[in-house]
Amino acid sequence: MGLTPEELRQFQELGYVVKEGVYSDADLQPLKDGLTGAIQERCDELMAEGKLDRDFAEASFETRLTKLYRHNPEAGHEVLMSIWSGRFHGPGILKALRHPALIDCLEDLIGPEIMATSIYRVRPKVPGYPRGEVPWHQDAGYSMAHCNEYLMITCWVPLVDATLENGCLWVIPKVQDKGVMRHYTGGHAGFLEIAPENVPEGAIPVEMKAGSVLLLTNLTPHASFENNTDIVRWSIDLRYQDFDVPSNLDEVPEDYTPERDPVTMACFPGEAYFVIQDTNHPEHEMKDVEEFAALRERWDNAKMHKPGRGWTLLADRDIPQG
Ligand SMILES: O=C(O)CCC(=O)C(=O)O
Repeated sequence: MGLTPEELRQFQELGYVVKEGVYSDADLQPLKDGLTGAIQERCDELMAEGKLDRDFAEASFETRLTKLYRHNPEAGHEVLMSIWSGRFHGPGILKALRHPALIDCLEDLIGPEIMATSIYRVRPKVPGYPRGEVPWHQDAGYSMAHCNEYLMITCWVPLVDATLENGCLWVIPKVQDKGVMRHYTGGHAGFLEIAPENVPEGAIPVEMKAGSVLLLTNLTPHASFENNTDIVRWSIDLRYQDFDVPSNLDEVPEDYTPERDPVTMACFPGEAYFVIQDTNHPEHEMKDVEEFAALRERWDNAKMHKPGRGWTLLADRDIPQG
């Protein structure tokens, strides 16, 4: 597939581009099935513990979590947390991360040697669930400071059509060449946030069909707002880099101690990186779903040192007057 010259130009100039039709419905189905299985597993546990009396198994993929969350917000939160972020390592996610049509696009942006950054996220944006709304940030704000100059590509993939009503992503074009902006901790729902008074002008919503991909640089500010529908705005965001960008490949969490010099660390050290494509050593590519899950779990469960980047608290900033 790959990007056309016009799409490449748009990515360079605007800091983002939408590539349509990268995943077909059939491509996305194994992931949806895997997520449905994980939801059922957590519901079964909560029902056995007497914390939930209905699992809404009869509802569609698009509406089940809305119904569950409205029926029982505490149990709904528990179910959401079991798959949120990079906690889902089950069937379908590795296939989605290695999707050949996506890899073709990435090759055009970072070359043939491709590493998945440690950060991949599954986001069932349930109406009314506060963590579904993500304030303005650049993904580079989450990386360690010694990674400021490196390119990472975020691939944002809606599993249902993303619309203004259900909280599609918004981006700010043409500011990706201005470096990492100041971020603050403790923003909306605990996320990192660019202070409202510092958000550049020119934000635009990006409505997209399910299976299209929004490719972003790690310096492109983006955010998403309320879901005002009854369906879950399901999406995944996957991140990639070339082999020169610091990672924790071939390391173990125990290598991350308070004594270690932060500049020797992976850009986002807390979760496991893995190889997507290595043209010289294809045997290094992560293809085995069980090996993948074991690697991710090992890092997720490890007590390792995760140095912060030193951003200050949003509430403590000096707000300009007038
Ligand atoms: O999916 C969303 O609403 C937010 C995604 C996001 O902030 C990201 O991919 O970095």
